[in-house]
Amino acid sequence: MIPVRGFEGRKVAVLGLGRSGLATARALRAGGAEALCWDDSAEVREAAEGQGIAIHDLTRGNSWAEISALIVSPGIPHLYPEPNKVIAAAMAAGVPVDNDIGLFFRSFATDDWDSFETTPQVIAVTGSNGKSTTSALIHHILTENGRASQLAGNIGRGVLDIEPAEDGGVVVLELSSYQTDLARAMTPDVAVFTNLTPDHLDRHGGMGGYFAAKRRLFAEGGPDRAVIGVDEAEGVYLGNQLSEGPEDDRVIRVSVERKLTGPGWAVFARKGFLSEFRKGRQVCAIDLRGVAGLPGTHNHQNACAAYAACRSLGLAPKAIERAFASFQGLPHRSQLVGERAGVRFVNDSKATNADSAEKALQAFGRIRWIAGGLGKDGGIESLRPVLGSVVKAYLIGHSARDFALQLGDTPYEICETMARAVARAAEEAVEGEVVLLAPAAASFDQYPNFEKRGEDFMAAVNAVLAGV
Ligand code: UMA
Ligand code: ADP
Repeated sequence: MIPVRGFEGRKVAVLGLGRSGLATARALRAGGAEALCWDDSAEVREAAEGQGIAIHDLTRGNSWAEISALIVSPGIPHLYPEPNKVIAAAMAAGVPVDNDIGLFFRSFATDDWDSFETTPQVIAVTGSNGKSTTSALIHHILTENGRASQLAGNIGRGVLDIEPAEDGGVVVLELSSYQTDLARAMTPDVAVFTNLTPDHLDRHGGMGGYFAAKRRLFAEGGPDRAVIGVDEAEGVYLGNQLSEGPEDDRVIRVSVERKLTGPGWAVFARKGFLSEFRKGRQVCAIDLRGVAGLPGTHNHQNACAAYAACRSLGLAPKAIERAFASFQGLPHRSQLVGERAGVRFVNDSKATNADSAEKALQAFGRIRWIAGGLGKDGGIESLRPVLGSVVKAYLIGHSARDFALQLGDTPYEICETMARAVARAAEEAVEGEVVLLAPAAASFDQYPNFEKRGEDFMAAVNAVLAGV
Protein backbone atom coordinates (compact mmCIF):
# COMPACT_ATOMS: atom_id res chain seq x y z
CA MET A 1 0.00 0.00 0.00
CA ILE A 2 1.11 3.59 -0.66
CA PRO A 3 0.26 5.68 2.45
CA VAL A 4 -1.29 8.96 1.30
CA ARG A 5 0.82 11.98 2.24
CA GLY A 6 -0.26 15.52 2.97
CA PHE A 7 -3.48 14.88 4.93
CA GLU A 8 -2.15 13.87 8.36
CA GLY A 9 -4.75 14.52 11.06
CA ARG A 10 -7.29 15.81 8.50
CA LYS A 11 -10.62 14.52 7.24
CA VAL A 12 -10.88 13.31 3.65
CA ALA A 13 -14.16 12.14 2.08
CA VAL A 14 -14.15 9.07 -0.18
CA LEU A 15 -17.03 8.47 -2.62
CA GLY A 16 -17.40 5.00 -4.17
CA LEU A 17 -16.21 1.87 -2.38
CA GLY A 18 -15.21 -0.41 -5.24
CA ARG A 19 -11.64 -1.39 -6.01
CA SER A 20 -10.24 2.13 -6.13
CA GLY A 21 -12.33 3.49 -3.22
CA LEU A 22 -11.46 0.73 -0.77
CA ALA A 23 -7.74 0.99 -1.55
CA THR A 24 -8.00 4.78 -1.17
CA ALA A 25 -9.70 4.56 2.23
CA ARG A 26 -7.00 2.24 3.56
CA ALA A 27 -4.16 4.31 2.11
CA LEU A 28 -5.58 7.51 3.63
CA ARG A 29 -5.80 5.83 7.01
CA ALA A 30 -2.24 4.54 6.69
CA GLY A 31 -1.09 8.09 5.99
CA GLY A 32 -2.74 9.40 9.18
CA ALA A 33 -5.91 10.92 7.68
CA GLU A 34 -9.48 10.19 8.74
CA ALA A 35 -11.38 8.71 5.78
CA LEU A 36 -15.12 9.51 5.65
CA CYS A 37 -16.44 6.86 3.27
CA TRP A 38 -19.67 6.61 1.31
CA ASP A 39 -21.15 4.62 -1.58
CA ASP A 40 -24.60 5.26 -3.08
CA SER A 41 -25.32 1.52 -2.98
CA ALA A 42 -26.51 0.16 0.39
CA GLU A 43 -25.21 -3.28 -0.51
CA VAL A 44 -21.72 -1.97 -1.19
CA ARG A 45 -21.74 0.06 2.05
CA GLU A 46 -22.63 -3.04 3.99
CA ALA A 47 -19.85 -5.05 2.37
CA ALA A 48 -17.35 -2.26 3.09
CA GLU A 49 -18.38 -2.07 6.72
CA GLY A 50 -17.76 -5.79 6.93
CA GLN A 51 -14.19 -5.03 5.88
CA GLY A 52 -13.70 -2.52 8.69
CA ILE A 53 -14.45 0.64 6.66
CA ALA A 54 -16.29 3.33 8.67
CA ILE A 55 -19.30 4.68 6.75
CA HIS A 56 -20.18 8.38 6.86
CA ASP A 57 -23.28 9.68 5.06
CA LEU A 58 -21.95 12.27 2.61
CA THR A 59 -25.41 12.89 1.12
CA ARG A 60 -26.77 14.61 4.25
CA GLY A 61 -26.19 18.30 5.13
CA ASN A 62 -22.62 17.57 5.84
CA SER A 63 -20.09 19.86 7.24
CA TRP A 64 -17.89 20.17 4.18
CA ALA A 65 -16.00 22.94 5.99
CA GLU A 66 -14.09 20.31 7.96
CA ILE A 67 -13.28 18.16 4.95
CA SER A 68 -9.98 18.73 3.13
CA ALA A 69 -10.77 16.89 -0.11
CA LEU A 70 -13.26 14.56 -1.80
CA ILE A 71 -11.74 11.51 -3.50
CA VAL A 72 -13.97 10.05 -6.20
CA SER A 73 -14.01 6.65 -7.96
CA PRO A 74 -13.64 6.74 -11.76
CA GLY A 75 -17.05 5.23 -12.51
CA ILE A 76 -18.89 8.12 -10.81
CA PRO A 77 -19.75 11.09 -13.06
CA HIS A 78 -18.30 14.39 -11.84
CA LEU A 79 -19.53 16.60 -14.70
CA TYR A 80 -21.30 14.86 -17.61
CA PRO A 81 -23.96 13.64 -18.15
CA GLU A 82 -24.52 15.27 -14.75
CA PRO A 83 -22.47 15.43 -11.57
CA ASN A 84 -23.20 12.99 -8.77
CA LYS A 85 -24.95 14.90 -5.96
CA VAL A 86 -22.16 14.43 -3.41
CA ILE A 87 -19.59 15.72 -5.90
CA ALA A 88 -21.82 18.69 -6.77
CA ALA A 89 -22.15 19.53 -3.05
CA ALA A 90 -18.39 19.32 -2.49
CA MET A 91 -17.70 21.55 -5.48
CA ALA A 92 -20.32 24.06 -4.33
CA ALA A 93 -18.59 24.15 -0.93
CA GLY A 94 -15.20 24.72 -2.57
CA VAL A 95 -13.77 21.37 -1.45
CA PRO A 96 -11.10 20.10 -3.88
CA VAL A 97 -12.23 17.00 -5.79
CA ASP A 98 -9.50 14.53 -6.71
CA ASN A 99 -9.03 10.79 -7.34
CA ASP A 100 -6.66 8.00 -6.33
CA ILE A 101 -4.35 8.80 -9.25
CA GLY A 102 -3.83 12.36 -7.97
CA LEU A 103 -3.20 11.02 -4.45
CA PHE A 104 -0.73 8.48 -5.82
CA PHE A 105 1.39 11.06 -7.62
CA ARG A 106 1.56 13.30 -4.56
CA SER A 107 2.43 10.35 -2.29
CA PHE A 108 4.70 8.03 -4.29
CA ALA A 109 7.98 9.93 -3.81
CA THR A 110 9.19 9.61 -0.22
CA ASP A 111 11.54 11.70 1.98
CA ASP A 112 14.47 9.31 1.36
CA TRP A 113 13.97 9.45 -2.45
CA ASP A 114 17.54 10.66 -3.06
CA SER A 115 18.99 7.61 -1.32
CA PHE A 116 17.87 5.32 -4.17
CA GLU A 117 20.71 4.30 -6.45
CA THR A 118 18.31 4.12 -9.42
CA THR A 119 15.33 6.44 -9.00
CA PRO A 120 11.99 4.63 -9.26
CA GLN A 121 10.00 5.54 -12.36
CA VAL A 122 6.38 5.67 -13.44
CA ILE A 123 5.13 4.86 -16.93
CA ALA A 124 1.50 5.91 -17.56
CA VAL A 125 -0.46 4.54 -20.53
CA THR A 126 -3.64 6.06 -21.93
CA GLY A 127 -5.58 5.92 -25.24
CA SER A 128 -8.88 4.51 -26.49
CA ASN A 129 -7.81 0.94 -27.29
CA GLY A 130 -4.81 -1.18 -26.44
CA LYS A 131 -4.13 0.38 -23.02
CA SER A 132 -4.33 -2.89 -21.10
CA THR A 133 -2.33 -4.86 -23.64
CA THR A 134 0.36 -2.17 -23.91
CA SER A 135 0.60 -1.77 -20.12
CA ALA A 136 0.77 -5.53 -19.54
CA LEU A 137 3.38 -5.88 -22.29
CA ILE A 138 5.58 -3.15 -20.79
CA HIS A 139 5.27 -4.84 -17.39
CA HIS A 140 6.18 -8.20 -18.96
CA ILE A 141 9.23 -6.81 -20.79
CA LEU A 142 10.52 -5.14 -17.61
CA THR A 143 9.94 -8.22 -15.47
CA GLU A 144 11.62 -10.50 -18.02
CA ASN A 145 14.62 -8.19 -17.90
CA GLY A 146 14.94 -8.32 -14.14
CA ARG A 147 13.38 -4.91 -13.38
CA ALA A 148 11.01 -4.78 -10.40
CA SER A 149 7.73 -3.73 -12.03
CA GLN A 150 4.23 -3.23 -10.64
CA LEU A 151 1.11 -2.97 -12.81
CA ALA A 152 -1.95 -1.02 -11.62
CA GLY A 153 -4.72 1.45 -12.46
CA ASN A 154 -7.58 0.86 -14.90
CA ILE A 155 -6.26 -2.66 -15.54
CA GLY A 156 -8.02 -3.73 -12.34
CA ARG A 157 -5.82 -2.85 -9.35
CA GLY A 158 -6.31 0.40 -7.45
CA VAL A 159 -3.03 2.28 -7.71
CA LEU A 160 -2.79 2.98 -3.96
CA ASP A 161 -2.89 -0.78 -3.40
CA ILE A 162 0.64 -1.33 -4.78
CA GLU A 163 3.87 -1.61 -2.75
CA PRO A 164 5.92 1.51 -1.98
CA ALA A 165 8.77 2.49 -4.31
CA GLU A 166 11.94 0.44 -4.35
CA ASP A 167 15.37 1.00 -5.82
CA GLY A 168 15.14 0.81 -9.63
CA GLY A 169 11.46 -0.16 -9.45
CA VAL A 170 8.96 0.81 -12.15
CA VAL A 171 5.22 1.38 -11.79
CA VAL A 172 3.23 0.81 -14.99
CA LEU A 173 -0.12 2.58 -14.75
CA GLU A 174 -3.01 2.09 -17.14
CA LEU A 175 -5.11 5.26 -17.04
CA SER A 176 -8.64 5.72 -18.41
CA SER A 177 -10.07 9.05 -19.52
CA TYR A 178 -12.18 9.06 -16.34
CA GLN A 179 -8.98 8.97 -14.31
CA THR A 180 -6.92 11.50 -16.27
CA ASP A 181 -9.87 13.91 -16.38
CA LEU A 182 -10.01 14.36 -12.61
CA ALA A 183 -6.52 13.72 -11.20
CA ARG A 184 -5.05 16.90 -9.69
CA ALA A 185 -1.48 15.65 -9.99
CA MET A 186 0.01 13.51 -12.77
CA THR A 187 3.77 13.42 -13.11
CA PRO A 188 4.82 10.21 -14.87
CA ASP A 189 8.37 9.86 -16.19
CA VAL A 190 7.09 8.34 -19.42
CA ALA A 191 3.56 8.86 -20.77
CA VAL A 192 2.05 6.82 -23.60
CA PHE A 193 -0.90 7.69 -25.87
CA THR A 194 -1.88 4.65 -27.95
CA ASN A 195 -4.66 5.97 -30.22
CA LEU A 196 -7.98 7.79 -30.18
CA THR A 197 -11.45 6.71 -31.33
CA PRO A 198 -14.82 7.71 -29.82
CA ASP A 199 -15.69 6.06 -26.49
CA HIS A 200 -17.31 7.13 -23.20
CA LEU A 201 -18.56 10.31 -24.91
CA ASP A 202 -21.48 10.73 -22.49
CA ARG A 203 -18.98 11.20 -19.66
CA HIS A 204 -16.94 13.82 -21.49
CA GLY A 205 -19.55 15.94 -23.27
CA GLY A 206 -18.39 14.67 -26.68
CA MET A 207 -15.20 13.95 -28.55
CA GLY A 208 -13.46 17.23 -27.69
CA GLY A 209 -13.94 16.62 -23.97
CA TYR A 210 -12.78 13.03 -24.33
CA PHE A 211 -9.55 14.03 -26.05
CA ALA A 212 -9.02 16.89 -23.58
CA ALA A 213 -9.30 14.40 -20.68
CA LYS A 214 -6.59 12.19 -22.20
CA ARG A 215 -4.41 15.17 -23.10
CA ARG A 216 -4.23 16.26 -19.47
CA LEU A 217 -1.77 13.44 -18.83
CA PHE A 218 0.70 15.24 -21.09
CA ALA A 219 -0.27 18.87 -20.50
CA GLU A 220 -0.41 18.68 -16.69
CA GLY A 221 2.27 16.08 -16.24
CA GLY A 222 5.11 17.25 -18.43
CA PRO A 223 6.59 13.73 -18.73
CA ASP A 224 10.30 13.43 -19.58
CA ARG A 225 9.35 11.31 -22.53
CA ALA A 226 6.05 11.05 -24.43
CA VAL A 227 5.25 8.07 -26.67
CA ILE A 228 2.51 9.17 -29.06
CA GLY A 229 0.52 7.14 -31.60
CA VAL A 230 0.21 9.44 -34.61
CA ASP A 231 -2.22 7.50 -36.79
CA GLU A 232 -5.07 9.90 -35.94
CA ALA A 233 -5.17 13.69 -36.23
CA GLU A 234 -5.34 14.04 -32.44
CA GLY A 235 -2.07 12.14 -31.98
CA VAL A 236 -0.35 14.27 -34.64
CA TYR A 237 -1.56 17.40 -32.85
CA LEU A 238 -0.51 16.16 -29.41
CA GLY A 239 2.96 15.18 -30.67
CA ASN A 240 3.34 18.57 -32.29
CA GLN A 241 2.34 20.43 -29.13
CA LEU A 242 4.84 18.54 -27.01
CA SER A 243 7.81 18.89 -29.32
CA GLU A 244 10.16 21.82 -29.89
CA GLY A 245 10.97 20.81 -33.48
CA PRO A 246 11.58 17.88 -35.83
CA GLU A 247 14.71 16.73 -33.96
CA ASP A 248 13.22 16.91 -30.46
CA ASP A 249 13.47 13.38 -29.10
CA ARG A 250 11.37 14.04 -26.01
CA VAL A 251 8.56 12.71 -28.20
CA ILE A 252 8.71 9.20 -29.68
CA ARG A 253 6.16 8.90 -32.48
CA VAL A 254 4.50 5.57 -33.20
CA SER A 255 2.69 4.45 -36.35
CA VAL A 256 1.36 1.29 -37.98
CA GLU A 257 0.35 3.18 -41.11
CA ARG A 258 3.45 5.10 -42.16
CA LYS A 259 7.22 4.91 -42.16
CA LEU A 260 8.58 7.58 -39.81
CA THR A 261 12.18 8.07 -40.86
CA GLY A 262 12.68 11.76 -40.05
CA PRO A 263 15.30 13.37 -37.81
CA GLY A 264 13.37 12.74 -34.56
CA TRP A 265 12.75 9.48 -32.69
CA ALA A 266 10.12 7.04 -33.99
CA VAL A 267 8.97 3.43 -33.84
CA PHE A 268 6.73 2.03 -36.55
CA ALA A 269 5.51 -1.32 -37.84
CA ARG A 270 4.99 -2.16 -41.51
CA LYS A 271 4.04 -5.57 -42.90
CA GLY A 272 4.77 -7.17 -39.55
CA PHE A 273 8.21 -5.64 -39.02
CA LEU A 274 8.88 -3.18 -36.20
CA SER A 275 11.52 -0.52 -36.90
CA GLU A 276 13.11 2.06 -34.64
CA PHE A 277 14.50 5.18 -36.29
CA ARG A 278 16.48 7.89 -34.49
CA LYS A 279 18.04 10.94 -36.13
CA GLY A 280 17.17 9.50 -39.55
CA ARG A 281 19.01 6.20 -38.94
CA GLN A 282 17.55 2.77 -38.36
CA VAL A 283 18.45 1.46 -34.91
CA CYS A 284 16.68 -1.89 -35.03
CA ALA A 285 14.20 -4.15 -36.87
CA ILE A 286 12.12 -6.88 -35.25
CA ASP A 287 9.97 -9.48 -37.04
CA LEU A 288 6.63 -9.53 -35.19
CA ARG A 289 4.89 -11.96 -37.53
CA GLY A 290 5.61 -15.04 -35.48
CA VAL A 291 4.87 -13.49 -32.08
CA ALA A 292 1.81 -15.54 -31.05
CA GLY A 293 0.77 -13.22 -28.19
CA LEU A 294 0.58 -10.15 -30.46
CA PRO A 295 -1.48 -11.01 -33.58
CA GLY A 296 -2.67 -8.31 -35.98
CA THR A 297 -1.76 -4.74 -36.81
CA HIS A 298 -3.46 -3.40 -33.70
CA ASN A 299 -1.19 -5.51 -31.53
CA HIS A 300 1.79 -4.33 -33.57
CA GLN A 301 0.77 -0.82 -32.54
CA ASN A 302 0.80 -1.96 -28.91
CA ALA A 303 4.19 -3.61 -29.46
CA CYS A 304 5.62 -0.37 -30.92
CA ALA A 305 4.32 1.69 -27.99
CA ALA A 306 5.64 -0.76 -25.39
CA TYR A 307 8.98 -0.98 -27.22
CA ALA A 308 9.29 2.82 -27.23
CA ALA A 309 8.43 3.08 -23.52
CA CYS A 310 11.02 0.45 -22.61
CA ARG A 311 13.67 2.07 -24.83
CA SER A 312 13.00 5.31 -22.91
CA LEU A 313 14.05 3.44 -19.78
CA GLY A 314 17.26 2.34 -21.48
CA LEU A 315 16.47 -1.30 -22.34
CA ALA A 316 18.32 -2.73 -25.35
CA PRO A 317 16.37 -3.69 -28.51
CA LYS A 318 17.44 -7.36 -28.23
CA ALA A 319 16.23 -7.55 -24.62
CA ILE A 320 12.82 -6.24 -25.68
CA GLU A 321 12.65 -8.58 -28.68
CA ARG A 322 13.32 -11.62 -26.47
CA ALA A 323 10.52 -10.59 -24.09
CA PHE A 324 8.01 -10.13 -26.96
CA ALA A 325 8.41 -13.83 -27.79
CA SER A 326 7.27 -14.97 -24.34
CA PHE A 327 4.28 -12.57 -24.03
CA GLN A 328 1.10 -14.62 -23.70
CA GLY A 329 -1.35 -11.77 -24.38
CA LEU A 330 -4.18 -10.91 -22.00
CA PRO A 331 -7.29 -13.01 -21.49
CA HIS A 332 -10.25 -11.94 -23.69
CA ARG A 333 -8.06 -9.99 -26.15
CA SER A 334 -7.20 -12.01 -29.29
CA GLN A 335 -6.76 -15.00 -26.95
CA LEU A 336 -6.21 -18.37 -28.62
CA VAL A 337 -8.48 -20.77 -26.73
CA GLY A 338 -7.93 -23.95 -28.71
CA GLU A 339 -7.59 -25.59 -32.11
CA ARG A 340 -9.29 -28.55 -33.79
CA ALA A 341 -8.63 -29.91 -37.26
CA GLY A 342 -6.95 -26.68 -38.35
CA VAL A 343 -9.76 -24.46 -36.98
CA ARG A 344 -8.62 -21.94 -34.35
CA PHE A 345 -10.97 -20.59 -31.66
CA VAL A 346 -10.15 -17.02 -30.58
CA ASN A 347 -11.68 -15.07 -27.68
CA ASP A 348 -11.77 -11.28 -28.13
CA SER A 349 -14.66 -10.63 -25.74
CA LYS A 350 -13.03 -7.28 -24.87
CA ALA A 351 -14.00 -6.05 -28.36
CA THR A 352 -16.93 -4.17 -26.83
CA ASN A 353 -17.17 -1.57 -29.61
CA ALA A 354 -17.05 -1.61 -33.41
CA ASP A 355 -13.55 -0.16 -33.53
CA SER A 356 -11.89 -2.89 -31.46
CA ALA A 357 -13.92 -5.56 -33.30
CA GLU A 358 -12.66 -4.13 -36.59
CA LYS A 359 -9.07 -4.67 -35.45
CA ALA A 360 -9.82 -8.26 -34.47
CA LEU A 361 -11.52 -8.91 -37.86
CA GLN A 362 -8.45 -7.55 -39.63
CA ALA A 363 -6.08 -9.76 -37.65
CA PHE A 364 -7.31 -13.04 -39.16
CA GLY A 365 -8.04 -14.53 -42.61
CA ARG A 366 -11.25 -16.57 -42.98
CA ILE A 367 -13.52 -15.88 -40.01
CA ARG A 368 -16.64 -17.44 -38.50
CA TRP A 369 -17.64 -14.37 -36.54
CA ILE A 370 -19.61 -14.48 -33.28
CA ALA A 371 -21.00 -11.00 -32.59
CA GLY A 372 -23.78 -9.14 -30.80
CA GLY A 373 -24.82 -8.12 -27.31
CA LEU A 374 -25.80 -4.65 -26.24
CA GLY A 375 -24.93 -2.69 -29.40
CA LYS A 376 -23.51 0.83 -29.31
CA ASP A 377 -24.55 3.90 -31.36
CA GLY A 378 -24.15 3.11 -35.07
CA GLY A 379 -24.07 -0.66 -34.43
CA ILE A 380 -21.69 -2.37 -36.88
CA GLU A 381 -22.29 -0.02 -39.82
CA SER A 382 -18.64 1.07 -39.79
CA LEU A 383 -17.48 -2.56 -40.15
CA ARG A 384 -18.81 -3.01 -43.73
CA PRO A 385 -15.39 -2.50 -45.38
CA VAL A 386 -13.76 -5.29 -43.33
CA LEU A 387 -16.49 -7.91 -43.64
CA GLY A 388 -14.75 -9.50 -46.65
CA SER A 389 -12.90 -11.89 -44.34
CA VAL A 390 -16.13 -13.02 -42.62
CA VAL A 391 -17.36 -16.35 -44.04
CA LYS A 392 -20.47 -16.19 -41.86
CA ALA A 393 -21.73 -14.29 -38.79
CA TYR A 394 -23.34 -16.05 -35.81
CA LEU A 395 -25.36 -13.41 -33.97
CA ILE A 396 -26.21 -13.38 -30.29
CA GLY A 397 -27.87 -11.16 -27.70
CA HIS A 398 -30.03 -8.08 -27.81
CA SER A 399 -28.55 -6.58 -30.98
CA ALA A 400 -28.62 -9.79 -33.07
CA ARG A 401 -31.39 -8.64 -35.42
CA ASP A 402 -30.08 -5.08 -35.72
CA PHE A 403 -26.63 -6.37 -36.59
CA ALA A 404 -28.15 -8.76 -39.17
CA LEU A 405 -29.62 -5.75 -41.02
CA GLN A 406 -26.19 -4.11 -41.19
CA LEU A 407 -24.29 -7.10 -42.59
CA GLY A 408 -24.97 -6.48 -46.30
CA ASP A 409 -24.32 -9.68 -48.29
CA THR A 410 -22.48 -11.49 -45.50
CA PRO A 411 -24.27 -14.75 -44.58
CA TYR A 412 -25.57 -14.90 -41.04
CA GLU A 413 -27.55 -16.94 -38.56
CA ILE A 414 -29.38 -15.67 -35.48
CA CYS A 415 -28.15 -17.93 -32.68
CA GLU A 416 -29.31 -16.00 -29.59
CA THR A 417 -26.96 -17.75 -27.15
CA MET A 418 -23.21 -18.22 -26.96
CA ALA A 419 -23.47 -22.00 -26.65
CA ARG A 420 -25.49 -22.25 -29.85
CA ALA A 421 -23.27 -19.80 -31.74
CA VAL A 422 -20.11 -21.71 -30.83
CA ALA A 423 -21.71 -25.07 -31.65
CA ARG A 424 -22.97 -23.85 -35.06
CA ALA A 425 -19.71 -22.11 -35.97
CA ALA A 426 -17.66 -25.16 -34.97
CA GLU A 427 -19.94 -27.43 -36.99
CA GLU A 428 -19.57 -25.36 -40.16
CA ALA A 429 -15.92 -24.28 -39.91
CA VAL A 430 -13.36 -25.90 -42.20
CA GLU A 431 -9.57 -26.16 -41.95
CA GLY A 432 -7.78 -22.79 -41.99
CA GLU A 433 -10.71 -20.84 -40.57
CA VAL A 434 -10.95 -18.99 -37.27
CA VAL A 435 -14.00 -19.01 -34.99
CA LEU A 436 -13.74 -15.52 -33.52
CA LEU A 437 -15.72 -13.98 -30.68
CA ALA A 438 -15.44 -10.20 -31.24
CA PRO A 439 -18.93 -8.97 -30.22
CA ALA A 440 -18.71 -5.24 -31.20
CA ALA A 441 -21.16 -4.74 -28.33
CA ALA A 442 -21.29 -4.53 -24.55
CA SER A 443 -22.07 -7.72 -22.65
CA PHE A 444 -24.60 -6.43 -20.12
CA ASP A 445 -27.70 -7.87 -21.84
CA GLN A 446 -26.56 -11.43 -21.12
CA TYR A 447 -23.58 -11.19 -18.73
CA PRO A 448 -22.37 -9.09 -15.77
CA ASN A 449 -19.20 -8.11 -17.72
CA PHE A 450 -17.04 -8.92 -20.74
CA GLU A 451 -14.89 -11.31 -18.69
CA LYS A 452 -17.86 -13.56 -17.91
CA ARG A 453 -18.88 -13.46 -21.59
CA GLY A 454 -15.35 -14.54 -22.59
CA GLU A 455 -15.39 -17.31 -20.00
CA ASP A 456 -18.73 -18.55 -21.37
CA PHE A 457 -17.22 -18.61 -24.88
CA MET A 458 -14.22 -20.56 -23.62
CA ALA A 459 -16.45 -23.04 -21.79
CA ALA A 460 -18.50 -23.56 -24.97
CA VAL A 461 -15.32 -24.04 -27.03
CA ASN A 462 -13.90 -26.49 -24.53
CA ALA A 463 -17.16 -28.45 -24.64
CA VAL A 464 -16.88 -28.63 -28.45
CA LEU A 465 -13.20 -29.63 -28.27
CA ALA A 466 -14.02 -32.34 -25.75
CA GLY A 467 -16.76 -33.60 -28.06
CA VAL A 468 -19.48 -33.01 -25.45
N1 UMA B 1 -21.10 4.51 -7.26
C1 UMA B 1 -21.67 5.48 -6.45
N2 UMA B 1 -22.38 6.46 -7.05
C2 UMA B 1 -22.53 6.54 -8.41
C3 UMA B 1 -21.93 5.56 -9.22
C4 UMA B 1 -21.22 4.56 -8.60
O1 UMA B 1 -21.54 5.44 -5.22
O2 UMA B 1 -23.18 7.50 -8.89
C5 UMA B 1 -20.34 3.44 -6.61
C6 UMA B 1 -20.83 2.05 -6.99
O3 UMA B 1 -21.91 1.65 -6.17
C7 UMA B 1 -19.60 1.19 -6.79
C8 UMA B 1 -18.45 2.17 -6.94
O4 UMA B 1 -18.99 3.48 -7.04
O5 UMA B 1 -19.53 0.58 -5.54
C9 UMA B 1 -17.76 1.73 -8.22
O6 UMA B 1 -16.77 2.59 -8.58
P1 UMA B 1 -16.09 2.34 -9.99
O7 UMA B 1 -17.12 2.07 -11.03
O8 UMA B 1 -15.18 3.46 -10.26
O9 UMA B 1 -15.36 0.92 -9.79
P2 UMA B 1 -13.99 0.47 -9.13
O10 UMA B 1 -14.22 -0.92 -8.66
O11 UMA B 1 -13.43 1.44 -8.17
O12 UMA B 1 -13.08 0.33 -10.44
C10 UMA B 1 -12.40 1.46 -10.96
C11 UMA B 1 -12.46 1.38 -12.49
N3 UMA B 1 -13.86 1.39 -12.94
C12 UMA B 1 -14.32 2.28 -13.83
O13 UMA B 1 -13.63 3.12 -14.32
C13 UMA B 1 -15.77 2.16 -14.21
C14 UMA B 1 -11.79 0.10 -12.96
O14 UMA B 1 -11.73 0.11 -14.39
C15 UMA B 1 -10.36 0.06 -12.43
O15 UMA B 1 -9.77 -1.16 -12.80
C16 UMA B 1 -10.37 0.19 -10.90
O16 UMA B 1 -11.05 1.42 -10.53
C17 UMA B 1 -8.96 0.25 -10.29
O17 UMA B 1 -8.27 1.41 -10.70
C18 UMA B 1 -12.66 -0.80 -15.04
C19 UMA B 1 -13.36 -0.11 -16.20
O18 UMA B 1 -14.41 -0.59 -16.61
C20 UMA B 1 -11.92 -2.01 -15.61
N4 UMA B 1 -12.81 0.97 -16.78
C21 UMA B 1 -13.40 1.63 -17.92
C22 UMA B 1 -12.90 1.02 -19.22
O19 UMA B 1 -11.84 0.36 -19.22
O20 UMA B 1 -13.56 1.24 -20.26
C23 UMA B 1 -12.99 3.11 -17.91
P1 ADP C 1 -8.09 -1.10 -23.47
O1 ADP C 1 -7.46 -1.40 -22.16
O2 ADP C 1 -7.67 0.25 -24.02
O3 ADP C 1 -9.56 -1.33 -23.52
P2 ADP C 1 -7.20 -3.69 -24.47
O4 ADP C 1 -5.76 -3.97 -24.62
O5 ADP C 1 -7.89 -4.28 -23.29
O6 ADP C 1 -7.42 -2.11 -24.51
O7 ADP C 1 -7.97 -4.15 -25.79
C1 ADP C 1 -9.35 -3.87 -25.91
C2 ADP C 1 -9.90 -4.32 -27.24
O8 ADP C 1 -9.33 -3.56 -28.29
C3 ADP C 1 -9.60 -5.78 -27.57
O9 ADP C 1 -10.72 -6.24 -28.26
C4 ADP C 1 -8.41 -5.74 -28.49
O10 ADP C 1 -8.39 -6.78 -29.43
C5 ADP C 1 -8.56 -4.38 -29.18
N1 ADP C 1 -7.27 -3.69 -29.29
C6 ADP C 1 -6.13 -3.98 -28.62
N2 ADP C 1 -5.16 -3.13 -28.99
C7 ADP C 1 -5.69 -2.29 -29.89
C8 ADP C 1 -5.19 -1.18 -30.64
N3 ADP C 1 -3.93 -0.78 -30.51
N4 ADP C 1 -6.05 -0.55 -31.49
C9 ADP C 1 -7.33 -0.94 -31.61
N5 ADP C 1 -7.86 -2.00 -30.96
C10 ADP C 1 -7.06 -2.65 -30.09
